[in-house]
Amino acid sequence: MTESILKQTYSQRAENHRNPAAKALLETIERKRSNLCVSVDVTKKADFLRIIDIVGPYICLVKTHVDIIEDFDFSVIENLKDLSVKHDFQIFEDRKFADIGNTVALQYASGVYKIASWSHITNAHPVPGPSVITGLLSVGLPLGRGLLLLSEMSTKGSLATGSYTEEAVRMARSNRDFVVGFIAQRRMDNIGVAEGASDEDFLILTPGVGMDVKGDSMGQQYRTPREVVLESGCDVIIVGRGIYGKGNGANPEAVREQAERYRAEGWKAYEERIGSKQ
Ligand code: S5P
Repeated sequence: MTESILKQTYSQRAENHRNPAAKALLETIERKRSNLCVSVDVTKKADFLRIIDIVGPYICLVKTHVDIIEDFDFSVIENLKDLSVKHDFQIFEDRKFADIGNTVALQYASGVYKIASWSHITNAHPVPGPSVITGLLSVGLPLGRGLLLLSEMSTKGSLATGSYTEEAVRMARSNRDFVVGFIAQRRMDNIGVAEGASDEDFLILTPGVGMDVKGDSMGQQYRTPREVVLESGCDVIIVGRGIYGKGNGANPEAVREQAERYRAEGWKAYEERIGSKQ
């Protein structure tokens, strides 16, 4: 199963996906020849929108942490949606839900951010068990949204390993209409494969990607796009500070250059993986 997915193109996989958010993401990846998701972790709305406008042409997906924007108001979301149309990318709010079903449903639909109303994809920690999915899908499924489970993390000493990771895969398999994949460091298809449906295709979105440094001072660990896409079979690289860090943020040309550099590396690794130069 893993082997066949590893060799399929993004557009072949889009045809087989029934969740609208997963399908749209795969189609966007193919159309833009980009498996790059930029994680825009900045605290001012002007910087947030400016960086997205620069990297927009090079990405399939923007990953947000809207709760870190100090001067947030709903115009941020309106502007983000306009940019997603202008540059043709999908939106992923990295909310990492992790509470009882009733609470996550309220956090997803309501409050200041109304995440479900604008974010095509969001994610959850499997720690509460299947009820976290039940709560989120009650809001997201009717809207055509998709959910990723964090089955592994990129940080040193992560507890998301072994049987925790295996249980996350089981939870996803029981909710394939809504759970479209994982935040993980490798493919999950081989885990508990005997129970898996042969037609399953979970997307693997992978943070902890950087080409110039191996980590930060707070436990983050980086691998290259080649290691992530070619060697570990992941589908989307998530890059944050590698693109706008190191003072690059203030220099639009440097941000553009890094975005194109990561896009090109991620795509080259994918082409090598499927064994074709398209
Ligand atoms: O395991 C994880 C999961 C996530 S979603 N490790 C991560 O780093 N992330 C997120 O990816 C993290 O919250 C941050 O927004 C981004 C990585 O940022 P970078 O600047 O280290 O590339």
